[in-house]
Amino acid sequence: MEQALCEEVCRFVSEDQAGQFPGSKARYFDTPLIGFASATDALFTEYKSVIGEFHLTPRELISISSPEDSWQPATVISWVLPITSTTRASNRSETVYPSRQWAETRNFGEQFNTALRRHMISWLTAKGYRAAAPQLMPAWREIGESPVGIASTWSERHAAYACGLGTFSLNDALITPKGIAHRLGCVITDLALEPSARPYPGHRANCLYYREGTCGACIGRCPVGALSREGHNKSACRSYVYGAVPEAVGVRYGVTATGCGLCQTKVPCEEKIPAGKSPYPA
Ligand code: B12
Repeated sequence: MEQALCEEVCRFVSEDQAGQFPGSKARYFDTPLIGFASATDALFTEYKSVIGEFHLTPRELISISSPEDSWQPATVISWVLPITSTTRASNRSETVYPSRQWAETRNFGEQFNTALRRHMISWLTAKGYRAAAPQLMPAWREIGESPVGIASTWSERHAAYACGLGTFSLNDALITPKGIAHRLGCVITDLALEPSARPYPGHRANCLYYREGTCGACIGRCPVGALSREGHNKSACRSYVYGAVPEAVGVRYGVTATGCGLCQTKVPCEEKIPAGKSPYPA
């Protein structure tokens, strides 16, 4: 079943029409990475101390979202949708605002990611299983102010980490075997699947800055100084990504959400886990 599910995610991403740029055959995303975690993995409880009490476990997501029709989740399925090399190249040459393709991927590509979430729910339901996407559930909400800054009741990056898909970077994003320039999605189901291995030695191991004290290339890519050796200033990042950037280029690009992603391109982790001084992963 693991293989059939991975094939279906990949088929949808490579074939569905909504996965193409407006008026073009070019697609938003390359072949996905997919991972699984047990819904009762201790990490989901640990996230209550790492992130905050407000971060929900899979079980809580279901029971809060549908108290009348609660069910027992068995698996968290997470996918990485790598942004294509053409789109990454277009953003690499930008220094202030994201490229048109990056903005279209943030806007329409995320709509497609939502279509994929819905598609995988239908696919699992048609096989007799229960399924739901945390990002689309009533229990999901953004938390504007928290001790860890802007957060939410379900972090897709932390879910992807639990599914063995990558580790966190200096700029907070997830560095996967296909790099840092991607979007993430996730579905919870009562179908029991074999959990994926977590092959990394720590939650920041794929980032050269944390691994070897080198790099820091993303710091210099941020047009508003939201990145430093101390990490990511989420408020400054948010005002730019959701304020200044859409104001400047949203109408021209024909999108409401533009993203930014300069820190995810023209960096050594853009499309891979960077090797650094010694071969890694061992
Ligand atoms: C709120 C939000 C934001 C906020 C805050 C980001 C943040 N760091 O949390 C703002 C507005 C700044 C933002 C900006 C962007 N975002 Co945003 N955002 C979200 C959203 C809606 C929720 C994120 C959340 O809940 N975070 C929870 C907090 C706690 O995470 P954190 O502080 O980064 O976590 C740190 C600690 O927990 C720490 N840690 C400490 N101890 C331990 C121990 C363990 C065991 C572990 C595992 C971790 C850990 O590790 C983390 C990194 O330092 C998600 C969608 C979702 N539902 O997840 C998208 C999401 C994170 N955003 C995304 C993207 C792409 C962006 C942008 C690049 C915009 C763009 N599209 O061009 C920018 C810049 C991203 C950046 N550098 O982080 C993607 C990330 C994909 C990726 N490549 O990693 C997501 C997942 C959306 C998606 N579905 O694809 N975003």
